[in-house]
Amino acid sequence: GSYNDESSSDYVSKIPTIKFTKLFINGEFVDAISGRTFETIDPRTGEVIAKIAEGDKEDVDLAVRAARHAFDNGPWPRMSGYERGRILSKFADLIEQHIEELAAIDAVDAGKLFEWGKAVDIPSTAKTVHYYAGAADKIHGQVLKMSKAFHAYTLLEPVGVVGHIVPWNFPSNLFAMKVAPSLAAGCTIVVKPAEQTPLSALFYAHLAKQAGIPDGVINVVTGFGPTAGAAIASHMDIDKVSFTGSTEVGRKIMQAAALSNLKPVSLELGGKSPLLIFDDADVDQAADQALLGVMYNKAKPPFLDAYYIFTNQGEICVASSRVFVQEGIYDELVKKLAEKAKDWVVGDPFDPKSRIGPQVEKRQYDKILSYIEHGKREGATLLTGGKPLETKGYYIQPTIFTDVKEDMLIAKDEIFGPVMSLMKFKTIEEGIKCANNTQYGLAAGIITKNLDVANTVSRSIRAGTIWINCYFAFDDDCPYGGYKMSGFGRDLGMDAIHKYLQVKSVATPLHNSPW
Ligand code: TXE
Repeated sequence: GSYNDESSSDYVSKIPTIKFTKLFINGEFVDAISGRTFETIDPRTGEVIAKIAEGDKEDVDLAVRAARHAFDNGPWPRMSGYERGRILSKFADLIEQHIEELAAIDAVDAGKLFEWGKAVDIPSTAKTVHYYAGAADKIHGQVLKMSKAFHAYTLLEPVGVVGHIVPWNFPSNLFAMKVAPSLAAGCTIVVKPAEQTPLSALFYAHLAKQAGIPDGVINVVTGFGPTAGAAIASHMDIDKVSFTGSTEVGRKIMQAAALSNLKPVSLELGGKSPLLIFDDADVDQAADQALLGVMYNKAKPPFLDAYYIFTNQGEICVASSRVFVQEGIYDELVKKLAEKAKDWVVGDPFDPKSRIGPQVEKRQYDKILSYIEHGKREGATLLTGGKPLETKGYYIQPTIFTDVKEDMLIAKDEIFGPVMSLMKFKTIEEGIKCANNTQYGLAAGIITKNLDVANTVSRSIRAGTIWINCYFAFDDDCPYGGYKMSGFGRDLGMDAIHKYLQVKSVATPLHNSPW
């Protein structure tokens, strides 16, 4: 069906047909062994969308067995990189053919804007799969000249069975960022999507099968973290775990890996990323960047610029939730932000006028509102927003706090909602110190026309991604990931492929070589 009928304002009734609700194991959709299901909720209303199979440890065991068999005996790791790439390209093409349906699924399941999903999330999901399809036949080791007496080289081999644990804020993009490089490397996988957003992952599993990815190569076990997720982290027959989620759960995963088979883990955890706006910035553009986070470009429709602290309801790991403004332009910028924040219409994700949808679930909604209350109590000044909408569903007004002090909770904790904290700084040195005053290190933004300042600050901030005069500029080619407690390991780029590869050295004697 079509989900963008602008003549109707009955957005709430727009639920796409849900076709896949069971676990995907060894190429088949199956019930959980226990027969249990859980409800996935529409954050626009708080109502049930569908009942989903609730996988647990024994289902993870089955999925791992299928993945192990596909790895040890199946064609996937043995076929040429070219052939794997061809199949992954077909998978990407199929995603492109289902953009509207997938965008609608993520809109009802996660509360993500439908138009944005159609224009950005789902097309870039397909693009990520294409990127790694192209990488599959470009994975190679090095020739090493050990000494005159030996010929040596490295082989890059798939690490084996990979467990992917995925959160709910970008159910499609994060699925592709994890799944595609591991498949390109020749691994077989077990994916656990977040319990809040299981629907699109099951749809991708169906498309993967259609594309010709052999049975057992991709398995999807829907279910909860402490049961299905924990079973992946501690499984003796999983060779690597890749996780995106909270710092708290990241610790548990690392611990479980250490206590089971010492599997390597990569963790992409939360952030409290700074955006530094210097006195020489164009205040109008800087305000847009603070709100949106992407390179300011008048030629593009405003909607496509809409990436930032308020974008995706603030549910973005790299969100620039701490905005530091140099004192010379602080007052002017505050005024601009207050004006521009009015453009951020909160509403149903299917309404083309909406720029902020509902938060993903009641728990996150409550968490954000309690941080807002905390900010007020701590003495920060509410510039805009600060309240939920008076409707059903989990909608929160875009909220900006001024007079924030660095030791306030709202300046330290990841809120993961549409809440910005504004702070003032004087010198470059102070700006750098403020930016680094966090346990996290995922990303940072710098707005200045002064190249020297931009270069100095880029090198001084301890974070995995720096955006200069732009924000949220993601590309398949640019690896991203954390310093400090934002985790380790990189997603995207060729760096991500190396997470899923082992390096083997091979040496053999050279007899009578004159060289
Ligand atoms: O995360 P969890 P939650 C941050 C953000 C958010 C907070 C809590 O601040 O408000 O974390 O969100 C699975 N063993 N981020 O509670 O629990 C879980 O089922 C194995 C930032 O949703 O970390 C889901 O699939 N797995 C972040 C995934 O972990 C477990 C994105 C993430 O859920 C598990 C999401 C366990 N014991 C939240 N417990 C980012 N970096 O972008 C849970 N899981």
